[in-house]
Amino acid sequence: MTPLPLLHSAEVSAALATGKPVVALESTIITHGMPYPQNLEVARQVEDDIRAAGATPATIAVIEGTLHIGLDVSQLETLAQAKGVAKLSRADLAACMASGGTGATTVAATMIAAHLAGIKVFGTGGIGGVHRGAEDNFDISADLMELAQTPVTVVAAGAKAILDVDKTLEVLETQGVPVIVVGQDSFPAFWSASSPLKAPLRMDSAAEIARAQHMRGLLGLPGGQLVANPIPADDEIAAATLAPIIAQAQADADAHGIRGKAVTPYLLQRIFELTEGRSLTANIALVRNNARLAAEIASELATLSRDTGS
Ligand code: PSU
Ligand code: MN
Repeated sequence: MTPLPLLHSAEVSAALATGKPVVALESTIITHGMPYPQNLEVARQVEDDIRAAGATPATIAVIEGTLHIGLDVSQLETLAQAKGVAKLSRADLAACMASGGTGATTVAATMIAAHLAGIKVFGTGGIGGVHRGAEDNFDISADLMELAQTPVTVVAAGAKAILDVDKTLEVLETQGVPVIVVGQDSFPAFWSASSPLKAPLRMDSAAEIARAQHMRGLLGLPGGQLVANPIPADDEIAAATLAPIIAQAQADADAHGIRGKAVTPYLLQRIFELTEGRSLTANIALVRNNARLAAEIASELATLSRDTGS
């Protein structure tokens, strides 16, 4: 049998071998979530944030059929500038690798890769969810079902207001995914720190979040946790400012017949244009904030694993 084409970077493989904390990072945010050259700057900055917080970053992508756990600077650079890179979710990962293709991993595919590589924590911006109009278009991200089955804690800034956040939380509850808000009682709305929705669970420290994930493992429960970390107050955009912009972006998507995998990247790009770049500044701030928290959780989990031998 051919072995799985999976390659760790030297930095990641050294950290894993010695039980040091590692944080997974997705690559779709680089190829489909932000424009060049900010995408490259952010990708590198976020890796440095994780190192400064005492953990090792592992950016994940498929390059010419190999699943890379940790990319070097030139690989990051190539991905950040590449045009037409595939967006890989659970459904696409094997086909891309089998054909020797190159693709960026979404939250779902990054979770699969992280778990294969023995990484328990993953930091990103926002997860995919239930889209508006899902009752007609059935557009529900595979990210939600991945959280239900793959044991990785995902740190995001809540769900984007381009989604139907209410329905997203309902699906997560149905799927048995713990949704943990950090330090406040309302669910954060990505570019805005709070929303009218209540936090399903609230925790105030990385240690508490790590203990909850560890306990899920002891209970034999499959799946991970969604940690919703509010954007720092100084960087947020008020929900009221964004509401008409999101409505406009959605109307444009509908008018242009944007469907399926193209919906999330289209909406992000359109909101970037309509806010004259402010959405990107906020997006960068929250991704960095999430990376730092993910590093803390990974450190707490590494300590727990060492202490309990599991
Ligand atoms: N949120 C962002 N930027 C992104 C995404 C989400 O702020 O780039 C990406 C993530 O990779 C997520 C994916 O997993 O969009 C969800 O896509 P879909 O809705 O097609 O499942
Ligand atoms: Mn979708």
